[in-house]
Amino acid sequence: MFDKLFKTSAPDRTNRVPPGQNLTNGFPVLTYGSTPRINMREWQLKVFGLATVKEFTWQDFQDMPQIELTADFHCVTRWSKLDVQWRGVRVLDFMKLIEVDPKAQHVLEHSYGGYTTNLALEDFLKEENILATSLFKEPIPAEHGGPLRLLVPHLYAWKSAKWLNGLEFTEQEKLGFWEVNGYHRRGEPWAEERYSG
Ligand SMILES: Nc1nc2c(c(=O)[nH]1)N[C@H]1C(S)=C(S)[C@@H](COP(=O)(O)O)O[C@H]1N2
Ligand SMILES: [Mo]
Repeated sequence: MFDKLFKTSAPDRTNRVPPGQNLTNGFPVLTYGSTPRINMREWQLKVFGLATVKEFTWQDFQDMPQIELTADFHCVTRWSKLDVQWRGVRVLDFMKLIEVDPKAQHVLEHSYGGYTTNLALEDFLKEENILATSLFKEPIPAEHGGPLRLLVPHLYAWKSAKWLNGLEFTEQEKLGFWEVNGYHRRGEPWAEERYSG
């Protein structure tokens, strides 16, 4: 009886791991290529495409309201890490600071180093998505995407661009780096949207 009680009160982790994924306790670094060197005095995040062009400095980010978020992280190469602690600016709050053309349907994330990845606008505008500046209460280490990465917890982690420096709004979908190379345009882990096809 107690056994049952304990079992039901313990957090049920089994249903937090999407099909085909394995848990990891460490936090692997997964980068195509090398970690870009970023000079913070020149750092910027640029909004462009079907939006009024706007460039944000690092200081601009410090002045925005930030929230804490704990989320699970699922890499398409089959590792998942639970309860990753982030802090950052909600995408929905950031959207109040920019002007996007109502015709926009998609966003292409751009990173220092040339990485890109695409999202449908409705996947970008989720409550839990943040422009993250901190990881486990410290500034995000360079290899994990600092100073700023986008975090899109409901999709595979390749959609969470490290070293984010641009958001390009478009009407037609523009595929990103992995998407051009055969990965799924959306990448929803519970549906195992790994590859296109
Ligand atoms: N700029 C950039 N962002 C990126 C990648 C990358 O190679 N370059 N890799 C993606 C992939 S495949 C994953 S799983 C996660 C890994 O994040 P981590 O290195 O912090 O674990 O970052 C994603 N964002
Ligand atoms: Mo990944």
